Amino acid sequence: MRCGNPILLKRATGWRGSSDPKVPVGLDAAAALWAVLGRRLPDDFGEPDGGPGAAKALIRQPDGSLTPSAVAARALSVPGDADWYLFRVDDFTRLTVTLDYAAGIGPASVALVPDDAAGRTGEELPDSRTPGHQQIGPGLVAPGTYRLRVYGGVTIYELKVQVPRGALVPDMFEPNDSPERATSFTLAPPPKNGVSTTLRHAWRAGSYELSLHRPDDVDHLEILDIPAPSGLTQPVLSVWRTDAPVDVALLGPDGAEQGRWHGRDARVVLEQGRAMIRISGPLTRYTLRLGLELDRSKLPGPYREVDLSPIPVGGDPWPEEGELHGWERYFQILVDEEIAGTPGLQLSGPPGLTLHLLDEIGTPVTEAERVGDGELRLDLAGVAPGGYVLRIGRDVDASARLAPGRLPAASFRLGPML
Ligand SMILES: [Ca+2]
Ligand SMILES: [Ca+2]
Repeated sequence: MRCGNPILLKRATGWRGSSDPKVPVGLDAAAALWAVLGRRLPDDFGEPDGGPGAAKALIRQPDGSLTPSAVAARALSVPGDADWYLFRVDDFTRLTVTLDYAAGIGPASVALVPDDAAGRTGEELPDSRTPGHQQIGPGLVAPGTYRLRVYGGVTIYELKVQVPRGALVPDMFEPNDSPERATSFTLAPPPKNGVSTTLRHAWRAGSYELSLHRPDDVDHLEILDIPAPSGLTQPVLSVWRTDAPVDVALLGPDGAEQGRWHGRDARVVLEQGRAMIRISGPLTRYTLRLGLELDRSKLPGPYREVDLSPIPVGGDPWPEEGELHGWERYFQILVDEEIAGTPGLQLSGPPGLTLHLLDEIGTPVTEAERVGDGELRLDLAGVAPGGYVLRIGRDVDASARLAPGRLPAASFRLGPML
């Protein structure tokens, strides 16, 4: 179609939904433009094609924001087109990425791809969308190089990145920079009557979001009342979800190092009694997880290789939603007096789900009962305290088991019953 014939163009692309008989065919500007362009946008908006390696550096504007250029929109000019951009931040930064696109022409999305794939940035930034608009952030990101991938349609768009500096703040346990000021934790079972006999305040097992907020920040943690390993469980301290590799040291009573781990994912099996831990390194956020975990080496053969998710301990939040992609999913679960005192565990989902508690040799100890449509209840009242494997399965025809990938995922909810 040529743009030199407006009557033909309007007839071909016009809008026929008007209730006014005098306007049988209205002008649909987006459709008309689209037809004129031959259902392909011109490349001359500037095309940073060629994948992440050919990403085009964003340009800093007078207001401090970063954009592809000072003027004009960009285009995803053919289906499957993707534009890559890159930018670098030298300090912790409160990042916001906004994408505005012509929804009347086509859709678009933007994805943030950190060069440091092992870091924690990315997955935890808020991502909100309305037609014609997407925003990632605002959220804190670590120093480093980031790429942006704009993709998803044939359309025109504007991309803007804001990078004001964002500081790490002292964590909830500061100051704890010396063994004398160490943050205390206890792994003793919770007191039965709710009254602690310990004079000193001690935090309980769970996950804590912490940081090394200054280059000279050192975090000392004292863990008391560490139980001996029993059954399938052992006491473990983990440091993970870091922005940068950290040093985790186990200190003896005289302050000497008895062990040291360096990296982004340290896991220290604690010995019975008391332990002093020192965490140091460059500026970073990190997650501390402390509690009893399943000792995989003690699991029966078939369960050593399965993807075993940790069940929350202590103050950890319970997962609200999960997805069951395969035929079986396993969770480690510690049955303690707190859990055994509840009416049980509840599982919601489509019919056909099964829920079993397995002991250390993989034998089902108890099976959930169906209490309603898509509702299962696992009674834990008579179960001896200890570590178990929770198996969530799908009860279907054997023939259908041959093609699990073709079936939709089931969603389920797992949490203590109220
Ligand atoms: Ca700290
Ligand atoms: Ca500290």
